[in-house]
Amino acid sequence: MRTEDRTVAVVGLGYIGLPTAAMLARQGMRVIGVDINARHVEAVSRGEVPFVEPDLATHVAGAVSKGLLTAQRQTPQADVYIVAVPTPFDDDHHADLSWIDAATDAIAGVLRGGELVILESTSPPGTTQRIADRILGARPDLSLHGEGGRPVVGFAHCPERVLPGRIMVELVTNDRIIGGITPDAAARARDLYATFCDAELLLTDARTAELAKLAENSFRDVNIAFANELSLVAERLGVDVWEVIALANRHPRVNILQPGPGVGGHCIAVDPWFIVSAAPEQARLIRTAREVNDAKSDHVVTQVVALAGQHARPTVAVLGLSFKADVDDLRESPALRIVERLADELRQARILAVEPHIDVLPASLLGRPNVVMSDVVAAVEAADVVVVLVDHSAFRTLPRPDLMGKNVVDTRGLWGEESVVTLPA
Ligand code: SAJ
Repeated sequence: MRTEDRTVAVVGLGYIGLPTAAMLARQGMRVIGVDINARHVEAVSRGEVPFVEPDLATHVAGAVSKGLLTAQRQTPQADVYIVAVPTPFDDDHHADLSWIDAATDAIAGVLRGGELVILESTSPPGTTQRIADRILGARPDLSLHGEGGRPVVGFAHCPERVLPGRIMVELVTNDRIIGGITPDAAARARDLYATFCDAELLLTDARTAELAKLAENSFRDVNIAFANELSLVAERLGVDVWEVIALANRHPRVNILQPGPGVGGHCIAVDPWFIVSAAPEQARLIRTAREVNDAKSDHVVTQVVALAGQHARPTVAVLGLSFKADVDDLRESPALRIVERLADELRQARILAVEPHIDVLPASLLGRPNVVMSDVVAAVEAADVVVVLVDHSAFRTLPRPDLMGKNVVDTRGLWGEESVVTLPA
């Protein structure tokens, strides 16, 4: 690391920014976390963590108590800036870069020259260049290459690729792609990440790094879409999809992923759209995969509504609300979306929602008279229709419940072949 890169400002103290800030502080760097959310700033300032992630709390508490990590709402002067803010998409599936633009403008206002700006947020191709253009447009006294003797600012993209639930481990062990707007900026960013990352740091240009990150998550989305499509084919043909996949995967070069109720999370369900929006005519498979995965959620709703319709006042147990197993994260959760739709469509039903990782119903379900929280055993026992939406370990380790006389829609293969219900065509 360059000796002058001692102070790092991390903009965005979320699932990626805060772990990265804590890692850098652990290496002895002076880290200032920046967030517009006062609750996050106050929590981090007290040495606390505003969300659940294994091992993060210890790292943050240690760094704050040593005075190496602080948090504030204003963007400070620093040697390096790491931008880790959300990049959601709008209704037309175009990336909403307003968070990135706001972070960029705040950084532009405090630069002195000589800094490095790193974008970590997953972004459409061209976003790192957009940051450079915006900053250099606002600050004509600075330059990219030292033109006219003006001080240089470096720009690089270093996309995060850690798995929620394993972030503190994967920050150290995963290879990283580092794309510079200039080779100097890439080399400087590499030296910074080398302070805590034990794996390979792969240098390229910014645009390639942006597309590589999107390609990783699109690859997974396309493969999950294959599994979801196969589950519909198997259902149509009256075959158990879990057995089909287990058997097909015994081929040495086949590795089919698991079907589910659709794809969720803030990454895989979002990032492919950035590719589609950048190259709509070329990205046909990627777009179709997104549509197949979203349609799987519609299919589950149709199935459950049809089964519930066989009972006068049905009780429906829905197992799991989070976007995947063993996390409390509800962002872009297909399970939550499905339960919201069931609440709308099954007004006469009693919906028992089971989610061991949260204590109260999420805002979108609160106040719905037909939805209450329940524990798994009581919910399954009372239910006419049981819907498995998330394969939490807490469900897997339960003894298989008595499902006699119940309709079961098991989107995760929790209970295996016998519980899969095939509706008449
Ligand atoms: N899912 C299935 N079937 C499967 C695997 C996953 O239906 O066989 C579903 C999950 O239930 C969930 C969704 O896909 O709803 C995504 O879960 P995930 O565990 O595959 O991925 P994420 O979203 O937690 O994290 C991904 C990771 N990317 C890849 O594995 C290529 C992670 O490494 C990235 O850092 C992260 O996206 C990100 O932030 O981009």
